[in-house]
Amino acid sequence: MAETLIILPTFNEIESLESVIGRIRQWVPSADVLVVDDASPDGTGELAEGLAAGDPGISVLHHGAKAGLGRAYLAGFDYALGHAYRFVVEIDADGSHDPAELPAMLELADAGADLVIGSRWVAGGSVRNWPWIRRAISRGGNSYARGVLRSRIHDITAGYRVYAADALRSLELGSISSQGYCFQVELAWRLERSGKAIVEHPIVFVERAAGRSKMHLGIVMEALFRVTLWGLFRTKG
Ligand SMILES: Nc1nc2c(ncn2[C@@H]2O[C@H](COP(=O)(O)OP(=O)(O)O)[C@@H](O)[C@H]2O)c(=O)[nH]1
Ligand SMILES: [Mg+2]
Repeated sequence: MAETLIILPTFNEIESLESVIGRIRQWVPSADVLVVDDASPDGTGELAEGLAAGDPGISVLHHGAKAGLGRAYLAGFDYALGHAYRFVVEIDADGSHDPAELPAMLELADAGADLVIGSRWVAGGSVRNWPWIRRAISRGGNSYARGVLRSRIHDITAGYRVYAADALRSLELGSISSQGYCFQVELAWRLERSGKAIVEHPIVFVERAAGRSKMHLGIVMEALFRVTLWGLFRTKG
């Protein structure tokens, strides 16, 4: 059995999914892939089923309705921990995260990191094709979270990650409250506070070429609200 599970959350990613999975297969052929689709109206779930039918290393979970990135990943983590994988990968299905980085990120996890973050905001990392507003939200949000949470992480909202399964197991995943992208902040911060080894690996994030972003104001407000609360009621660290 493969020791790595790569989780791809999807909502309306029919134009990108197949090529992303192809590149994952090319760069980490031994890993298994799990697509978590939230009943995408564009048929992404059916496409994923078709790919899974031709490749025993691909599986698909279907949710009845769009329930947010956090819910999709929690379902994926449940599956990973239930199937005894050693490493669990988060990666976007829109092509923004290059699977060519995965061998290096998995090596860092294998060397002992509990969490490897594919980071845009460390030396060597960058973002391509983002309008100034997205750049400002990401940079500003990360600086704010770093200050308020007294975190050392430069890209705490990043969605390209490798977790050691044991690190996920050490968290009470049932008590994760965030729904949108704030989910990423909550997981990283919990691991950082419990003294886990976190490494940032520089990546070049390339904005999607097809489909539409699911980012919206509510997602930013959720993160702002929760990060501020966590900072105010921080008990240690
Ligand atoms: N299953 C699921 N996937 C989602 C949801 N929201 C976003 N995603 C996926 O999460 C990844 C990142 O989303 P995206 O819209 O590209 O966010 P952005 O890169 O921050 O603009 C993509 O693979 C999306 O399809 C959701 O509610 N459910
Ligand atoms: Mg994207």
